[in-house]
Amino acid sequence: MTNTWSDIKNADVVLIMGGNAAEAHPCGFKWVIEAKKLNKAKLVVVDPRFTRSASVADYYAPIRTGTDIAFLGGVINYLLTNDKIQHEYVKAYTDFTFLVDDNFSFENGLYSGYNAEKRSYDKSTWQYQRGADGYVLTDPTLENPRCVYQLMKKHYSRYTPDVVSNICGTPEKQFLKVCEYIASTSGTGRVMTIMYALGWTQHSQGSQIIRTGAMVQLLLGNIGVKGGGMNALRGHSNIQGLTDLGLMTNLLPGYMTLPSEKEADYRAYIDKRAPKPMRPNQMSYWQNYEKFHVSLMKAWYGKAATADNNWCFDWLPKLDKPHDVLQVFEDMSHGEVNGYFCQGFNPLAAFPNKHKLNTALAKLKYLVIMDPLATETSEFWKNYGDLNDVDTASIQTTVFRLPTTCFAEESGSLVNSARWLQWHWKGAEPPGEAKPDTEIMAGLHLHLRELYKKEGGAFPDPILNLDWPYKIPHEPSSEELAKEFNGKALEDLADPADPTKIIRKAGEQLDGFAQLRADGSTACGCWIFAGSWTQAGNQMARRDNADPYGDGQTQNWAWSWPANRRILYNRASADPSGKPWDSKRRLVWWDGKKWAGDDVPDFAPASAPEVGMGPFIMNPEGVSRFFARDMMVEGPFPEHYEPTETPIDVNPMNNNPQAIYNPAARIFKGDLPNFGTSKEFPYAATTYRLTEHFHYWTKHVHINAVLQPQQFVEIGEGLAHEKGIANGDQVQVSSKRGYIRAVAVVTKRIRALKVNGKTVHQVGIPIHWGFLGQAKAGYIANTLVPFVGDANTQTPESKSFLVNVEKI
Ligand SMILES: Nc1nc2c(c(=O)[nH]1)N[C@H]1C(S)=C(S)[C@@H](COP(=O)(O)OP(=O)(O)OC[C@H]3O[C@@H](n4cnc5c(=O)[nH]c(N)nc54)[C@H](O)[C@@H]3O)O[C@H]1N2
Ligand SMILES: Nc1nc2c(c(=O)[nH]1)N[C@H]1C(S)=C(S)[C@@H](COP(=O)(O)OP(=O)(O)OC[C@H]3O[C@@H](n4cnc5c(=O)[nH]c(N)nc54)[C@H](O)[C@@H]3O)O[C@H]1N2
Ligand SMILES: [Mo]
Repeated sequence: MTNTWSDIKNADVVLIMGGNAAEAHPCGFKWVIEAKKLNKAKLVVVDPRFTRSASVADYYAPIRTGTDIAFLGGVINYLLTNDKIQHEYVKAYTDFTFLVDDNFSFENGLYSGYNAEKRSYDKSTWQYQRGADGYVLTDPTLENPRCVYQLMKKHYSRYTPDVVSNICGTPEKQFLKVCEYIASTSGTGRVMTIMYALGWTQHSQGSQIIRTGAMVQLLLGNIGVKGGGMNALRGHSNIQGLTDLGLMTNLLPGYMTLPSEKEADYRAYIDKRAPKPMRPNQMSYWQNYEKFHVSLMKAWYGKAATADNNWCFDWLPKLDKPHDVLQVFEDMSHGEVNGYFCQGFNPLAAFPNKHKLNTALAKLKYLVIMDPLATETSEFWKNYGDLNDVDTASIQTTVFRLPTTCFAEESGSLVNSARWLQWHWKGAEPPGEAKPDTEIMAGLHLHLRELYKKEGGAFPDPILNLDWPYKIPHEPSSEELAKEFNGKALEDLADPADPTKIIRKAGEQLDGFAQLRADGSTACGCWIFAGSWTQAGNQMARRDNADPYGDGQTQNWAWSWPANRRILYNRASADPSGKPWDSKRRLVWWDGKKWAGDDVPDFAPASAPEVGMGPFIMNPEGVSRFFARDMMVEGPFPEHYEPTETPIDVNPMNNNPQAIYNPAARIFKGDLPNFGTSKEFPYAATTYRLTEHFHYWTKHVHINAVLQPQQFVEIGEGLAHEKGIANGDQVQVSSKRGYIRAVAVVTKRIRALKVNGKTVHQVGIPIHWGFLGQAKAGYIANTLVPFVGDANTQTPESKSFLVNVEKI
């Protein structure tokens, strides 16, 4: 989230699109109700299904799954053609005026530089124009046809209301009504928040959908302000913490990135990640990358990390390719993986194409499951059901189950969607042989280290030299780890402005990331967490809910990264001269000498407005980007592509067979035969959750199993009529990958849509069942889902694919 849960109460319009907060985030959803009570806020919901969020909305519009870029592209076109943008904001705080490379182009569904063979782009033309001084050229008059504003206007002029309606199936009138609600927040006196989750992320173009939403918010001046923002409703209670700590295969803690195979040179690695400002007087905060990086390596390797060995740079793995979950299972399916650790992850239930996963797991030599429960994955070899994915007798995989505790049986912090690190305390002793994950991992590490010591090995250095300062080596405590993430001084730290003044003594906890150094005198396990456990103690354990401004910021409740800032980019809540756009919504302001605020200013404290530093200090531009340059895999402006499996066979935005679906989507060649066509599988399916279950583990709990005992699917009345299916009938739902059986729920909440001259029926498939636990044993919804990922994030396309439905 750019903003926070409690800030949602400050909104005038709430757009829930690509999420269903009332059912999947019921506690957070209360802030939407607060906004309705306090500001008479309007709630608008756009979803293929009429959800419980929709049931309390002021306005609901249906949409065909996988078409949100067309919808939002239409909103951009509406805002630009009806002049519903916040002019001063976009001109000062975005790249509207920036000029783009003359060779950059877009034609018939493809951007310049496409290589059809590799299904990827040469992105060299996706750049701004630069002057002799190295700075980007701009045109403040916005008349130059190569400025971002003009290119963008041209690109989205194609998304007229009738084009949108034709693709999305949303009746034109309803689409325009949503546009009106959104446009009502273009002035400085009204604000909209966007709440989204998997309905946007789980598509082959998911990250571009989110970008399009962000572009809408920028045009309206709704980023960096109270009640605004792009608010990702995150999933598991600590999934935000997972990405913060770099548990993605290409990341290091604090959103630093691993070097690639081609990056053997330390200096080049750092320089590439510490870009110089692209405009005069900008900050480009990532220029501090080396301070964060060196401090991380000092936290990991202690005294072994020195300037002479480039802080152990050679010990970092160098990535040959992304090793996301799809890639790992792809490799496993080719017998190229020997062992696999599943820690708090049930891929057989959660990842696409169960048949592919099951046969891949059967090729492993060993599988380790760290989980409090038996999972579908830990019992994959039993070949439940009638699909004959594997032959149990021939499987050689050894499965080790290491029982872990769960969150209530240990102390520690969880990072919520709002970036708040909240400490929690152990509530119960773990049962049986269950051990905390940290203890199991520490045990594995110490054991491996002994083996390396005794037997040597190809590359023992990074294991043997890992700093392991914990009091009880096989039981690092949450407190010790949290302090390590915050960071400490390794030597006395002098004030850079006054070398006679010591600001932190050796061994003391740091106050924040501004104290980090690139000379090896500080250690910090995750720079964005610096400030969470200072000399003053554990800031995450704070529980003061005082709200002096009545705006829900509660600055002394827990601790928010970065720097306890509650609203990101909050400098944008004030105009270029430093005066709040709206005095009722003031967040930060220039007091004549420095930046002051109700929130922690997201800015250089002493940079006067006259200097002209932009509010987006993490970007070398200093402003926010409509034109993504070369950051995105499939192009600088989001473009509508069909889901990989499309019910209409064509992309109405072009007539290019290469650009029907995302030309750069994550697809493995071997899966091409596993895609179905609309002829065999005519219906657009989507999958989702129910309030009564949490994924695949609450079915082990009796009461949840009673509430939602078995797999059902939702279909509209039209489709039910066509197929002769009645409410409660047993049906078989099939895709090119397999089938599941389920109870049919015939509902008015899913309507047939008119799309490109065709009637498209949608099928809703909740995801929570499998073959273990107390609910009725049966099928796994992910049997049906194709093995396709988002081009940028590799998130599977589980929200949009093709199925058939037959009465059994
Ligand atoms: N009770 C409960 N709560 C949970 C979870 C749970 O399992 N149970 N899981 C948690 C986790 S890990 C996560 S990630 C979150 C997920 O939170 P959400 O994303 O809110 O939950 P979903 O039900 O997966 O999907 C949300 C909505 O997206 C809609 N949708 C599908 N396709 C599209 C599309 O193409 N466009 C649009 N606009 N909408 C679409 C679906 O109809 C559905 O209503 O929930 C969390 N909360
Ligand atoms: N078709 C379809 N597929 C989906 C989705 C969808 O919308 N549609 N949603 C996707 C999303 S967003 C998600 S997040 C995934 C969820 O997929 P998973 O994360 O695999 O599912 P969970 O059942 O939430 O959790 C996995 C395991 O974690 C264990 N666990 C709980 N606490 C602990 C602990 O402290 N330590 C350890 N080691 N284990 C613990 C639980 O017992 C459980 O077995 O599913 C994804 N799959
Ligand atoms: Mo999730």
